[in-house]
This record gives sequence, structure tokens and C-alpha cells, in this order.
Amino acid sequence: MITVHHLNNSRSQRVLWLLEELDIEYRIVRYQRDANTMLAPPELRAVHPLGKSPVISDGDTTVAESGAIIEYLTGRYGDGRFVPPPDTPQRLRYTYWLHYAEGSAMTPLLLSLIFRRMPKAPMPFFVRPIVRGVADKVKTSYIDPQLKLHFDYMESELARHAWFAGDEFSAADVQMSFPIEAGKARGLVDSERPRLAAFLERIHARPAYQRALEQGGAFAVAG
Ligand SMILES: N[C@@H](CCC(=O)N[C@@H](CS)C(=O)NCC(=O)O)C(=O)O
Repeated sequence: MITVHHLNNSRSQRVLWLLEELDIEYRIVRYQRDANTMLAPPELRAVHPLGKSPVISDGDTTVAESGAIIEYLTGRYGDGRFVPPPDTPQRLRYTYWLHYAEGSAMTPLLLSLIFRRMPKAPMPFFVRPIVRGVADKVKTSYIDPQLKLHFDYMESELARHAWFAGDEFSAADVQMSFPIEAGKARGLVDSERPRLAAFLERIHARPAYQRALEQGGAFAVAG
């Protein structure tokens, strides 16, 4: 039986969703983020040295990193479902988006989160205006233009096909859901980017997505 080590309100929601799409039995071991730091509790390091979520175990096998977990689950249990056939343009696009989500899209989103929180951290009062000034500068000169670049690109790609890998829903859409949810929380997915907004509506309407939400608990990516 597969065990999902599930951190509340995290990327691990994607894994629950894929398991529901694949209709595989699993059990959940739950972990709660620290309310102040938002970090995972130290118990998760007993499962994997980085102590990040998601991580799954399946018998003696432990797999961390969302993309690797998606490859493991589709490869071992998918029976061809949610992965385009090899040696097709769709398969190459699938591989690309599977990597792009964490390797490219999440970088400016994470930077944006860090630099928005930085001026709110405890610090001597006279330092705060300087920190705020530096954070604003990084945001306007680098982070915001990068976010625009990436979200315009994702929006334009959905003009070519209904789903990221092509005309069929695939596990790459599961992987891409997290940066797009995070973008929505930061106001980047709205009427200006209607295809990304419609993508979220379509995935939210999937029965497996809704079942995964019931299993995983409240899910709202940090804005
Ligand atoms: N690239 C990794 C990212 C893993 C990650 O950073 N997960 C976050 C949850 S969304 C986490 O565990 N945060 C808590 C912590 O860093 O302690 C993946 O996709 O699995």
C-alpha cells in the first residue's frame, strides 16, 4: 500500500490528486506546518533527509520530489494513463512541463514570497525601511518582470492546446497545477490570462481533484 506523507496545504495535494485520478489505494500520514515558519515538522526528516513534502513510500521504496513521484506512480501503476505515448511531440511536451513546473515556474514565485515576507520579519525599527527598499527594488527590477514573462508564456502555450502536453489531460497538468494556483493567489491569473483561469476551473471540476481535496484537507496556496 502506498503511504503519502502529507504536509497540510502543500505540493503533496498534487500527489493525492494523481492517486485519485489513477484510482490507486493509498493511506495518508499527516504532518502540520509550523504556524510561524510554515516549515514542515522535524518528523518528516525521518522519512526523507530533506523533510519536505511530498514524499511517498511504497513497500521498501521511498520517493521524494513531486516530478519523480509522478513518474514513479504513472510508470508503475499508470498502465499508460495520463502519459502521452513515447516518441511523440506530446511526450516531449509532457516531459518539458513536468520539469518546467518546479525547475522554472516555481523560482520567481518562491522569490516573490520570500521578498514580500522579508520586510515583515522581526528586525530593529531603523533597519526596516532599508530592508523594505531593497525588497521593493528586487521585486520591481527582477521578480515582477520574471513572473510576467513566465505567466504570459504559460498563457500563450494554452492557446496552442487545451492541456499542457496537448489535447489530452496528462500528469503534466497535475504538476503544473501548483505554480498556476500559486500565480492565482498572487493575482497573476485573472481576466488578463483567461486560459490559465479556465485551466484552473477545468481541473477543479474533475471528480478526482475534488476527492483529493476531501482527503487532503483545506488547500490554499500562499499568496
Ligand atoms: N521541488 C520539491 C519542493 C518540495 C517543497 O519545498 N515542499 C514544501 C511544501 S509545498 C515543503 O515541504 N515545505 C516545508 C519545508 O520546507 O519545511 C517538490 O516538488 O517536491
